[in-house]
Order: sequence, then structure tokens, then C-alpha cells
Amino acid sequence: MAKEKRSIDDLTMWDDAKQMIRKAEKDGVETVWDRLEQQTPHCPFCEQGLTCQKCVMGPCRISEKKPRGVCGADADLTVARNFGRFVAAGAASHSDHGRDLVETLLAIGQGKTTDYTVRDEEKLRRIAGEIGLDVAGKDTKTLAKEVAESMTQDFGFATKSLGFMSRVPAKRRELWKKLGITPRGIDRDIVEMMHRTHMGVDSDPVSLCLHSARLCLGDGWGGSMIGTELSDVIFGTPTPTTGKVNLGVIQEDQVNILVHGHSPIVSEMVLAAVNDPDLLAAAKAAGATGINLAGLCCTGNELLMRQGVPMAGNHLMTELAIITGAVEMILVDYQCIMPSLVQVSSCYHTKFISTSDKAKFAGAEHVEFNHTNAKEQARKVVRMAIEGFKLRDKSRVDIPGEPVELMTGFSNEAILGALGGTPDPLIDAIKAGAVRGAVGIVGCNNPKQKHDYVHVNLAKELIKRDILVLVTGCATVAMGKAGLMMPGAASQAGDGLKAVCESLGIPPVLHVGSCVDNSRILHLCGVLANALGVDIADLPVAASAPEWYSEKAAAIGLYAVASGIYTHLGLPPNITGSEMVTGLALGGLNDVVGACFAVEPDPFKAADLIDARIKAKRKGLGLSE
Ligand code: MSK
Repeated sequence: MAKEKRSIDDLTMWDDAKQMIRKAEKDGVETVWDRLEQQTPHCPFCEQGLTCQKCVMGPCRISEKKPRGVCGADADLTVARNFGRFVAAGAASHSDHGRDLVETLLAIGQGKTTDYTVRDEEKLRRIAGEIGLDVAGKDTKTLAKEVAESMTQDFGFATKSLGFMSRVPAKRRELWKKLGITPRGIDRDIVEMMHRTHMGVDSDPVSLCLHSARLCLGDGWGGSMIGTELSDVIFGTPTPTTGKVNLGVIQEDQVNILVHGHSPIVSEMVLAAVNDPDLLAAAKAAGATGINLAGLCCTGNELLMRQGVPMAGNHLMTELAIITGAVEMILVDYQCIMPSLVQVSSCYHTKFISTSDKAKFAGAEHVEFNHTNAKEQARKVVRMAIEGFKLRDKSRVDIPGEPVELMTGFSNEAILGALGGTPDPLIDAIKAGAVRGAVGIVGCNNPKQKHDYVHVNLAKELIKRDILVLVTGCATVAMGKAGLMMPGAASQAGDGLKAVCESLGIPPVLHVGSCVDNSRILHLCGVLANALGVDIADLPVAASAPEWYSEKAAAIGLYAVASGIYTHLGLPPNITGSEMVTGLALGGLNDVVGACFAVEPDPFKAADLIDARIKAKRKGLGLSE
């Protein structure tokens, strides 16, 4: 039977996206949705996690008729091995991002860079104390060096526990110890998963699943947390500010530069360069009225949170932003950058520039950024973008929509600061039922789902039920475009949450950052659990990745669950070929770590599931509804 083509209305909920999908058709540009259609239906063995390509006795496909691969691995083992490598790649990505921040801090401490400095010295001192360093009498450079060296140990292997284990509530630490899943080194546990999943090593699916949890905990409480905290130290801890979102932030009369990826190391330098008077004069000489910097995906989140730089879009908007025909340059660091962006750029005058030696793109121009050349390289790429403005074909420009305003900058420091420096007012609001609980809505877009539909509707349902939403990553753009990130959105919340938001002047959906910044949510859960003297699993909280796609998102989901946080996914990982692994994920883990996953594509049913969990947790704490 012929496949039925999805209508544009089924692809996305946004008008700016629909207009650009139509323009792509007109301009003859292929998008992610075209390629999804070409690739559908997908291989059912791969979808269920039942293919194995780990040796050349295979590849094998496990089925009822042929239940074991050549080596003898059955469905459970095959799925567990595949999933273990899947989350190992996700944890490696976050953690390698964190390592770049450690190297930058070390360069600052050693005096090897003048391009980067410590902007939040108070935070540097605070985290130095938290990870067990003696801070008394030490100057900033010495402390920067010592913090970086201590965190370098966290990546290696376990001479001591990870520095931020001090943030984990005691009951949780005890449980991890009992289960043998305390992370022992960020890199070590990732590498060990590669070893365990080599043919003939760990052949017990339960043992592999537990190690998956351990390496993900090393991501959440290690690599990601280091990435977040050191980004704050070097670039400043976010404080509440406003920003703008959607394709309307691209300016017709300006040189437009989009930064995309995850790390603030490159984009913060570009931000400094676009404000350089000499470069602004050069842009004017080229016929533009200015230079406009806007973000995509999590690099965009980093700049939005700290600097209020506008966001052009999330993951599924990256191709569409270029299709406006008004983008002079897309500058990328790493992660979530579709290789197709090079081809899409080549259909317009857009220059595609890669900046990291670990993320090069065939057909792109590479401008390497490092600690000693970052400021100069940033000026160089801005000059290139200004040159590009002269090549823009005005007849091909179409920028849809008006920007929507949003509020951002809700770091834990900002949240606690707004509460008077203590979590007590939030705890009181939870106890009184004004805020019944909190949910972190995180992550990506997936073209298999209607773009941003699940994000937005889930958030609306939750706030209606007096559940505070914390948002990170690409979900942020969805919430911002829907108007849920301004204080006025409190009118859409239940009476209790509405009153709390109105008294504090905050929206019911709080932006807490990029994907590594999910570690802020873990940390906040730790603070709340410690204040109440309970485990994280006892809190009325949950997580949701409604439109996830990446290995990183799976790692986030697993570190949330292993930390005791019930986690909803809008679509399942490729594990359904094993009843055992699926059963563990969807229920069995509850008896092991006190939380599990739920898979539900419908945002309204997902809200019911999360609500039921929050109700149960409130009851467990003796709190009324
Ligand atoms: S960028 S991991 S699509 S959130 Fe972090 Fe967005 Fe997901 Fe990438």
C-alpha cells in the first residue's frame, strides 16, 4: 500500500515553520521531513533494538525463528548491549563538553589565556568548597587551577568520589552504594561500557542495565554538572532577564549570524565581536544597519540564559532558519548540528563555519577556535559574515512572524535568590499545595512527532494543575513561542500556581538552560530533598522528554530515573525487542531506584500519568491535595 504523505499541518504547530517548509519546496531545498519520509518505514529489527553489529561473525538480527546471534546473544542481551552503547555515547557527548570548560578554566588558572576570565568569582569559591578544596587565602587564578585539576580527576578514575557527590542526598548515595552504581569516574564508566559490550564480556542484561545507570549518573552529577557550573564561573551565572524567540528575530536589514551547537566557549566570543565598533562600522559600510546575533538549539540557550541574546529556533527550525534567505553565516560548535545544514546553506549565500576540531563538516569552511586565538577568530568570522551580506539575494528573502518575548535566566542561584536565599518559601508552597509539584520538560524535537505540539500541550496541562514547569534545551523555544515564559502566562495556571507566580512576578514555565543544564534540576532536587530530610524519589517531581531524539536525551532520562525522578518519554528508545529490558524501564526500576520511565505520545495522557505520580508522592509525604 502506498504511504500517505503527511500534510504540512501534521509536521509542525507553528506558522513560521509552515511558511518556511513551503518556501523550501518552492526553492527546491530538501528538509529533515523529506528525508524522514524517504527513510520510512524503518527497519523493525533496528527499531526494537534487535540488530547486532558488534562483530563480524554477524551482523545478526534476532527474531522468534532465529532467537540467538552467532555468538549466542539473545534478545535481552542484544537490546541491553545496544542501549548501553546508546547512552554511553550520550553521556560521552555531555561530558566531553564539560571537559572543554575544565580545560578553559585550567588555561585561565595557568595564565595561558587572556581571552577568557572568571566572571563569577563568588561561584568559583563556592564550588571549590563544595568539592572539598581549601579556599582560604587563595587568589582567583590559583583557585581556578585547583578546581580544574580536581575536576580533571573526576574524569579519570576513582581515587575519590566525584566532586559533586556532596550534592546527592545521603539516602540516594546509600542506595547507589548498595546497588553498586556509584559513578567512579566519568570517562572510566563510559569506557567500561564499551568494554562490557564487546563480545564475550558482560553477558547479563541486568548487569549491563545497572552499568548504564552508573555511567549516566556520572554524566548528570559529573560531566553535565561540571559543564554547567564552570560555564557559570567563566561566563557568569544567569539572572532573570528577557529575550525574544522565533524566526522573526532574524533582521532583514542587518548582517545575520546564527550560532548553533552547545558550548558557550565560541559563541560568547562571537557575541563580544558583534558589538565591536570597528566591525559595526564595517557592517554599515557594507549596506547593513547592524550585526544581529541569534541562537539555535543549546548554544542559543546558553546565550539566551546569560545574555538575553534572541533565539531563532530549536532543532527542527535549524534548516528553516537558513531557508529565510537572510542568514549570512551559521557558525557551529558541536552536537545536534544536522550535516544537511551544509547543503541547505549552499542553496543560499549562507556561509557554514565549523569551529571545533572534533566537529568538522564535509563541505564546510573550518575556522578553529582555541584559548589563545578565540577573540581574534571571532572577529575574523564576523568580518566574513559582513562580506557575505553583500552577496545576499534580496528577492529570495522571506522572514516569517514577529518575535515573541520571553523571560529567562532562572539559574538555581536566581531561583533561591528570588525566594530570599532559602528553598523554604518553595517548600511551604509545595506543602500548602499552591505548587503541587514540579516537572522538568527537557530536550529535543523529533520529526516523527508534530513539531513542538507535545511540549506545548503538556506544559499547558501541567501548569493548569498547579505543577510548576522548568524547561531546558529545545523545549525552551516551544514554550517561548507559545507565550508560556512570560509572567502573564500565570493566567493559564491553576489558582495556586497563579498566585505564587503573580506574587514573585515570574512565569509558570521557568527557563533553566541548555541540555547540560538539566544538572541544575538535579541539584535543585537535591537541595529540596535535603531540606525536607527525604530522598529525591520522595519528592513530588517528574521529568519529561516529550519530543526527544538524541543519545544525550536518553542519558539524561536514565540519570534522572537513577536519581529517583519519574521520567516521561514521548516516544520509546529502541528497546522494545526485549520484554525484560522494557519491563525494567517501564516499571521494574521502581523497585530498584524508586523511579521508572513512562512512554506516552499523547500530551494530555502524559499529563495524567505525571499528575498521578505527583499525587502519590504528595500522599507519601503526608501532604494533602
Ligand atoms: S540541542 S540534544 S536537540 S535539546 Fe541540546 Fe536540542 Fe536535544 Fe540537541
